[in-house]
Amino acid sequence: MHKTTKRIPLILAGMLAATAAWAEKTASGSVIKDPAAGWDHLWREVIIDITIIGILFALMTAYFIWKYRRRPGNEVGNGPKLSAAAAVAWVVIPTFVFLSDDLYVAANGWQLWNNYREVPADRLEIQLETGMYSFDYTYPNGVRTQNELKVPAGKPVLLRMTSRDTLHNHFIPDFRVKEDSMPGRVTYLWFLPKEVGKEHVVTCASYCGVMHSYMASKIVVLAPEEFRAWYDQEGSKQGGSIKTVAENKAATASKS
Ligand SMILES: [Cu+2]
Repeated sequence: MHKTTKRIPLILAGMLAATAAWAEKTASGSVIKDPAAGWDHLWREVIIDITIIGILFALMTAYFIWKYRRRPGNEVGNGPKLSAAAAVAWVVIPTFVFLSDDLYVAANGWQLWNNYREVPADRLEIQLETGMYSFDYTYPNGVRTQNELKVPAGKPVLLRMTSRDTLHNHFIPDFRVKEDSMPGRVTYLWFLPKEVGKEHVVTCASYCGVMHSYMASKIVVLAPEEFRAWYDQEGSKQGGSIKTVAENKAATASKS
């Protein structure tokens, strides 16, 4: 084997390791405070990368089709003569271009996901119980709402979710987050509401029964002081009785 050819795996491994280190460094440098912005950023990055790579490879393909086209007459096919090293390089370099980009995007996605799993400490924490076919929210002061969640702008909102019957999913397209809720387990998702006065659609994103497509909710973003006023007013009406999943189950069982 040619000396250079022997070194190629080593060079490739070195290049990949360098890319991984660089991607990791780039990704960790940007701690994302707003998960939605992070996912959007990653999405744009993927689209730009695949567009550039796609155009590049399409141009190369078109060029080769033209260059090695059959000319008039009974021309005999005559490919370029490549050395072993050049042949290997033709495989390794394009492969590396794809792999390094994949690795870069994957590292960014991984970092973003890890950031997302770290829920900000200063947050509004709300319990969510899903059931056929509604989203039932319980605020820390005992206020309960159904299929509508009022939240203050600028404060991260954490939903701790469970289900009283079957599998559902709380999907908020505007915030780029969705999470399953299921019986016997507590899952969570969080988002950062920003625009005062804006309503965000919530849908169930796991098929849960015949009325699944009607299972929807909305998130209404209020100014912080407006939210406070509503929250305290509703809270004062409450006897502070928060029903647990077990209590809900018992209530459902006694009805049937
Ligand atoms: Cu559902």
